[in-house]
Amino acid sequence: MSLKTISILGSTGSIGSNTVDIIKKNRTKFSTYSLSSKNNVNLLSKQSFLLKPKIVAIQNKEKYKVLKNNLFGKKIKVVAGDEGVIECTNKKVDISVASIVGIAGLKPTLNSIKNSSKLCLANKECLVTAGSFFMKQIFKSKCKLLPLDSEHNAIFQLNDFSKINNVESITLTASGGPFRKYNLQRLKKVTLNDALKHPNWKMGNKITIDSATLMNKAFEIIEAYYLFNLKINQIKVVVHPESIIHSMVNFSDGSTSALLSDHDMRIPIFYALNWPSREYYKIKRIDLFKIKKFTFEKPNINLIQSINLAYYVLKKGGSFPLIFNTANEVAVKFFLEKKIHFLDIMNIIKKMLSVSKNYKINSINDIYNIDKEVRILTNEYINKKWKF
Ligand code: MN3
Repeated sequence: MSLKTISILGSTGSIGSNTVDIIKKNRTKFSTYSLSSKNNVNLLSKQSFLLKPKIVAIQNKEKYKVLKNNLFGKKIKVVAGDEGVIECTNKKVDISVASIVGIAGLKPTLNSIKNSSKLCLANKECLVTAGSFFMKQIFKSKCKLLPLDSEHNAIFQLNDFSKINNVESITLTASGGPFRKYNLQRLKKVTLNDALKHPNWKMGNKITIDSATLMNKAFEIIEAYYLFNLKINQIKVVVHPESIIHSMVNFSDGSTSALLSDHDMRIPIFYALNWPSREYYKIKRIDLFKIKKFTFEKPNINLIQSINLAYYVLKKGGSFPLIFNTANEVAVKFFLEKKIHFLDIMNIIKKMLSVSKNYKINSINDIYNIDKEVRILTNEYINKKWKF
């Protein structure tokens, strides 16, 4: 069997590191073509020693020299900046893993569609900010899209959406985050540290905050809408605190299929890397006797606005999902800097949606321009209102 070549965009983040871990243990199956990271030059160097890619990119140009020195004599091409990250996607590979966080992942991921047989997608912004545009590029290409987000990966495993079928709806499961049971009084007092403690999943800071605000689930509604070509009212959300059922497909004959596994991101990543075959994986199995019972509940009424807004921005269409994403990204940045309160995040998003015009999106440049404008407006609004 010949080795499958892999490029990882964003190899030092949570999804990227888990992918590296899988490749490391499956060297007879995969060989690494490229790795890239925004800032983490030390981990990127370590990963490069280990996987010996042909090319490595550091997005932050100031770190180029350190990386170049670290990899001296290793026969690895070292590049930097946005152009460098793009260069990592210029050669044909079997698999691309797109795990850059944020809108920065859009251009390189779009480029990798042209040059990959299979795209394992973790970057949410490709679908949230550019959904129809992104899916058009996928349909035009020969690239097979596999979602890595555990919910969408589950739905992908449960049904082939490219065929005519009888799917009535899908149910995305949500852990509910750390504030699942908080009333408004308690929510008013939560700190950054409280929000960073996710009950089930170990993830990056941005997505952990998005889980606490339920914005992550809101984005997943938008992702599912584009990925599986569903109608808005076909996408449901249920809180399932055990995070063992990763999502469900509800068929028109009254049957519901669910996908179960331990909450470990390596499971969906491993599935996607090996697809269309299923391989043996030495990883924790679920023990139903230990789990004993599954519970389901409605999302916290004090946090449900995020989910309601996802349906609203999808109905509005145009640039609204993009504005939704950008305003959140800026607000979360301020929250991580401890400059605003947890509940301010949602108020800022609502404010930006209420003052923004709805633009048509015709090109990738439109996306970057609107994102830039909304970013400036959101920063201005926060700086004025909170007066730092
Ligand atoms: Mn998810």
